[in-house]
Amino acid sequence: MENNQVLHLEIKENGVAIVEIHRPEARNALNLELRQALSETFQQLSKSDDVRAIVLTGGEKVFAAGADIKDFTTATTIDMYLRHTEQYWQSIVDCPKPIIAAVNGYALGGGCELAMHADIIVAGISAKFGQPEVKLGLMPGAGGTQRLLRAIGKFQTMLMVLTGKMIEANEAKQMGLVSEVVDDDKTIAHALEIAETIAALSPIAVQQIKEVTSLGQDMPLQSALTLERKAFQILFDTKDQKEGVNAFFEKRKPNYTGK
Ligand code: DAK
Repeated sequence: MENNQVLHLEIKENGVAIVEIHRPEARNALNLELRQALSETFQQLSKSDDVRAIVLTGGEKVFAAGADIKDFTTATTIDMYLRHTEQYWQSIVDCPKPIIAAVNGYALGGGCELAMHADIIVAGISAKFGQPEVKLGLMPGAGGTQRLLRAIGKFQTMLMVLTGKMIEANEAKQMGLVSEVVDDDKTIAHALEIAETIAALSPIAVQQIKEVTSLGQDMPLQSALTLERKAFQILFDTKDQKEGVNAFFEKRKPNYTGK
């Protein structure tokens, strides 16, 4: 386990990394230190051959209550611009490994946006999602309007971003904002199970699937289908693809090496 005051990182032998936000005194609010630490950690995990899947969590009680709003009392437009915090978020966007968010408690504002940077969201039954920025005279600034729109459609998004209304885990699942809902004490364990399943598969296939699915969402269908076909063809030149098919016929467990 590597520890920084606000972010804990553990890399397990099975290729699963656990990133845990740890600022309980401020409900895991994402201050600049935390965003920098998240960015550096995701860059490190992106490069590491030992990591095949990542679980991102805020622990048992709260995922993240958004940006640290203490700072918003005095910040000016130019302060906000010069921080270029979009670069910190981009390290997570650019991560080629699958990210599974394990959400317990509040995922609000930047916290909900952080969860939406994941590829799969597992929520504890008591989790609450929301974009309450409008209540502060603000609006979402790290993808809240656009990622929600793509996940749950215009009318549910408008309801959330225009009122700041919080959504319970089961409702979030019905809307398509959450992949699976489990008991609160099972959230992290279940996210880890999913990560372990993915980590045992071919990392090249997994990363191609993540890339094509993520990019395809914003492409015209014919271009996205072509991208998918090309990625599918590329996989035939990997040892893992031959290993997977041979293991099936030899009735044994495949051993994927990422080659
Ligand atoms: N920031 C700073 N401190 C926070 C905080 C936050 N977001 N949320 C909670 N805290 C602090 C509280 O001030 C309190 O501190 P003390 O009074 O103990 O010193 C402590 O955490 C415990 O909070 P509560 O007493 O309120 O705890 P409760 O369990 O009663 O309520 C709550 C939990 C999460 C429902 C409540 O704290 C709450 O409503 N928090 C604010 C939620 C919120 O409005 N979040 C949206 C923030 S705006 C950007 C990209 C994105 C963003 C900004 C810029 N760029 C690209 C530039 C994102 C903006 C946002 O997220």
